[in-house]
Amino acid sequence: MSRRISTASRALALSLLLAGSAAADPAALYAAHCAACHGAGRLGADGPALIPETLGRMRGPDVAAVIAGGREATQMPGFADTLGAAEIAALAAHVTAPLAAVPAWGAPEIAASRIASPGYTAPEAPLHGADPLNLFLVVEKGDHHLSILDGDRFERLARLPTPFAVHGGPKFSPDGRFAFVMSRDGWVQKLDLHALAEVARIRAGINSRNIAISRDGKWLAVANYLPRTLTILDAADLTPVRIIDIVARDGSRSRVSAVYQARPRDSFILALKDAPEIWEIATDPAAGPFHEGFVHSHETGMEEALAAERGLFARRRIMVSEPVDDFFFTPDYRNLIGATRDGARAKVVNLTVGREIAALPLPGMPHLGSGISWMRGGRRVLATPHLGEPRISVIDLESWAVVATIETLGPGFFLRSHETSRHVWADVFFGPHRDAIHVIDKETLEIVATLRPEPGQTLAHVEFDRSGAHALASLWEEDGAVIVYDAETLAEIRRLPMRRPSGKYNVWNKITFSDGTSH
Ligand code: DHE
Repeated sequence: MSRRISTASRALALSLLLAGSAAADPAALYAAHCAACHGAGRLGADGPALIPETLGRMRGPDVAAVIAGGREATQMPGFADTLGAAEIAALAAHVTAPLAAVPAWGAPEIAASRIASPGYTAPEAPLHGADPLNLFLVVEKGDHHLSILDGDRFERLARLPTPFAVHGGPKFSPDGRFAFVMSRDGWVQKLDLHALAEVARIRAGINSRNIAISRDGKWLAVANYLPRTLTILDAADLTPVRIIDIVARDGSRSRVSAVYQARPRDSFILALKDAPEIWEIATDPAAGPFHEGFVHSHETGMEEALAAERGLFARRRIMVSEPVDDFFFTPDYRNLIGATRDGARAKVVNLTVGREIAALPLPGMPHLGSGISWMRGGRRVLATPHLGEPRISVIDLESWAVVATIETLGPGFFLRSHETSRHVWADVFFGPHRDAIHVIDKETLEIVATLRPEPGQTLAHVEFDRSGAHALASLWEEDGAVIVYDAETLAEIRRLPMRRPSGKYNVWNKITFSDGTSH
């Protein structure tokens, strides 16, 4: 009997739900409840863009749950008291559907989005007493802020708001004075680390991956998913100077996986996500002709001379056998090592000759973008964590052989070291041991310690201070902290409370391209 009633009531509930969803017009609901904060076209305003490219990366509760319950520590209210379940489901489906058409986001739209920070004036000298080259920037994902720390005293100097969902490392002007921070919604912020203030911000894309700064500090490249472009900004005032359409050799449009500065080459290197191509864009005004190599055509089997472009932003196209998503450069920037899409192998592409020169088996989704290298027994090695397996692979950068595998407590995301440190710090980002960080001897490759300061709480992403004497790790929780360790004794020295701190970046290590950190 009770079973029959529950079946009947389930049927009734389902028919009510279907009737409700037929009645719910998602576009009208969106206009009434969401457009004021997220923009009429779903591209974001005070709130983030509500498009699959942004929402697909959201961690935590699903979209319907966020609409119903709101988001803690943000302006996002819950709608469970205002809207029915069917309306919430309709809205969730609406905002996770691809945009019917990607709006134009070229130079005029980008330029119009620029906001100069009111009241900012450039000071003659730092307005703080800290070593300006030993500052840390800490991204706090919990409430979209960025903290600036004194890297000697480990005190917070400032806490500035950022756009929604900063991703990737900030990039610094060569003198370390200015930092550029990018959010997934394509906003790029310029910060003055002498004034501890924002200078300006601009929306360089609708959905972006990362940014790179040119060797001379004059240009910023913004890698976009939406639209399919690379935006070049003037780093002085953030105005757009060039929008490069990402059109592969076969005429198709592609997203950009990521862009990096290749300092010794005076260029940007970027990989196309949807086409088997790597591009080099000159940042040297005297560059070129940009055909110092030849490319092997997989269509004809012949060597083809690369098109000869010259000067600033000249482009060179390097064809590879399959797209690379996540990659690492050897310190001389002669070679790029990229993971293949299936996460099973890595390809070595020599950027000078412009072709693949080696392939190595690296199953388990190597996260080469987090790789670091150091000298071990007279040979340079690269270590990379794997996102899919509990180990770190160590690769000889001359022979391209995997020389060691370090078994860990789980798959990891980030690795860090410093020239002066004997150790590599490796987090265990995924699985039951995500509260642990391994400390690994760079010579013996043995795990010499495993730190677990708060059992059950994620501990991840390490960055050293300028001297290498201290290592800072994130207690990656809503009410989290940055924990400062003595890098030699591994003793905890200090804890600074933070809202879900993620990456942290030391100015000196970044501008000197320290071996142990990300670039
Ligand atoms: Fe990242 C850096 C790609 C998911 C936190 N991440 C980068 C970079 C790339 C990248 C290309 C280098 C950019 C740079 O610094 O110039 N990340 C990707 C992905 O493809 C992936 C797996 C899926 C995606 O969502 O796009 C991904 N990343 C994440 C996360 O889920 C993390 C943990 C949380 C978040 O913020 O989204 C995350 N990524 C980071 C951080 C860095 C980063 C903290 C900077 C690391 C550094 O030390 O420089």
